[in-house]
Amino acid sequence: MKYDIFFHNDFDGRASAAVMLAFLQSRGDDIANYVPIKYDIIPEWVDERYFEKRMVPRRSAAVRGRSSAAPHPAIIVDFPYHPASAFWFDHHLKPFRRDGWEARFKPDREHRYDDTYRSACHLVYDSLRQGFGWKPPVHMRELVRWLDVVDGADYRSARQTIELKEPALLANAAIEFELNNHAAAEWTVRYLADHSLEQYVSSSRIRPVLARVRRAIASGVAFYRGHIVIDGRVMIADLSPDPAADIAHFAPYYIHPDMLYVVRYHPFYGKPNLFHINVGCNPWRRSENKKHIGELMKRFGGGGHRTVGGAEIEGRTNTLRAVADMVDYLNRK
Ligand SMILES: [Mn+2]
Repeated sequence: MKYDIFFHNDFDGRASAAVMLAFLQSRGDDIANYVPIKYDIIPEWVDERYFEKRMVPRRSAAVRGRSSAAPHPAIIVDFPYHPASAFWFDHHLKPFRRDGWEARFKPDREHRYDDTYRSACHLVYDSLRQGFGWKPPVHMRELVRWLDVVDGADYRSARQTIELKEPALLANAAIEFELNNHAAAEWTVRYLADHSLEQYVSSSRIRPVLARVRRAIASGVAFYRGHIVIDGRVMIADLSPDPAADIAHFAPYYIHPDMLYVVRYHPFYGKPNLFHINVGCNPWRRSENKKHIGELMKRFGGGGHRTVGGAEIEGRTNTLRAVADMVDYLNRK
């Protein structure tokens, strides 16, 4: 039996698909089509006939990865529910995107939802072992353990995200670096089904990618070192000269571990007068944060969660004024 697999386009989605593939291969089955997907397809996804329709050739075939072949039964991992699925495993909040779908969902060994799992990879692994008595290859235990760390962004320190020593962190950085390369996504799923993370990061496919990642992170750290302005417990970084520096996202906390917040801003690509402001709380000092950043950003037309938020502001002068207001609020006792 052959399946088409639809997986969230990140490390967890790919690792979940790899676990699924190892299971299928162990019973003589295989995957015909690999389809990495992002949340921007949700408006099409909520169509009951999504899987049939995407097989109809259209002018946008190349963009959406449609083919004219008949669809195989669909496997969905690390992505919202669809009733026409042979297998579905997810751990995200709000997995039912259409009225009535939640009522239709009946958990069984092929379909399981559990938001207490830190990674979908771990949920797939446990579900297939428990439901089918599957004996996973030994190397997958390490994959699952690390996805719980990576998908929950549960890093020990900012230093760990900059130095990138652990194979799982290197793998994640390489995947994020070429996220839109669909051939790389399929290759990763197939490779991780029967290789360790150690082998993955030392493979001839990934080594050159990692060399580019390291250069980009080093230049990002250097940029932050030269551009962070400190005000009280807040770091301010104008990323306008080099928005790509944000690949070293946790660099501000690596450079100044005592700081509690970072406010970054840069113009949108192609829209030089529209600015994005991002405010974050130091993940390794969360207990010291008494402010709700998402609520703060609402005042500026944005939103977010307790520890991170964003807003879009028109014009550089308005942006600088908003940044000053935010910094003032974050420094207030
Ligand atoms: Mn996930």
